[in-house]
Amino acid sequence: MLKFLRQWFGCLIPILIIVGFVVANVISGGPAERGDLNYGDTVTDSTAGSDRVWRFQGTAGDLIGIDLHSDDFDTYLLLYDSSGQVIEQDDDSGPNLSSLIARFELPASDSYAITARSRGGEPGEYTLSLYRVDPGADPSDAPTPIEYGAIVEGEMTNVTGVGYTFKGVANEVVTIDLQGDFDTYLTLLGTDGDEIASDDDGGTGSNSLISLFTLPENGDYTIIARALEGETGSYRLSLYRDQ
Ligand SMILES: [Ca+2]
Ligand SMILES: [Ca+2]
Repeated sequence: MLKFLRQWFGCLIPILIIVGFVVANVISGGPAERGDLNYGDTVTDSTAGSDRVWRFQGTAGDLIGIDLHSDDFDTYLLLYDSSGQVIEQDDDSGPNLSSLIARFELPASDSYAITARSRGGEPGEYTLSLYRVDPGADPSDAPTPIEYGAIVEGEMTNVTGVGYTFKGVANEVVTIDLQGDFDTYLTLLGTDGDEIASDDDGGTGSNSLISLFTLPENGDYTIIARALEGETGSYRLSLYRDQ
């Protein structure tokens, strides 16, 4: 009888553990598959506190960015390959404890999984974005601060361009002029880092001009000056505010 009870308990305990685990996961929401993403997708979803898994297909060499933020909890972001290995992760690289993988080159043509995690297990809403990154913009080179009226002269040696940042106020009207002894290209990034204006040949010859552009909001703007075809040479960048 004692042996029977011991065997019975021996079976019961693992069953109780499994049932308990399943129940706990159902109550907390459990790690859950949420669907497939394509480049350019932004999704808003909620979690009861446990991991949320999103999948996408990538091609070797794709340069991607992933942005995860929440007003409700401290986010944590993980990227897995199809074998289940973590190949990149981030906690707080974005603003306000949000997570950002700004630039990651996919090592293989594969199926990848993104996990959106609440670090402390708090429930709440989150927003996740998956996008292709412009290989020309290299955030590893911190942009140089400049002010209205600045005229900057330099040597273009970096194929990914040179960044300058300035503080703008909503409704200010700005003109950015880029001249070089190569075919120039000019990009203006808004306060959230997205491109809001660009120009190739709006100036004389193959020079670039963003003329009388109205800033949409207060904040830090970034100018990227680059050679269209990766040439090197000297350049001159001017930033004006219309009075
Ligand atoms: Ca975080
Ligand atoms: Ca040009």
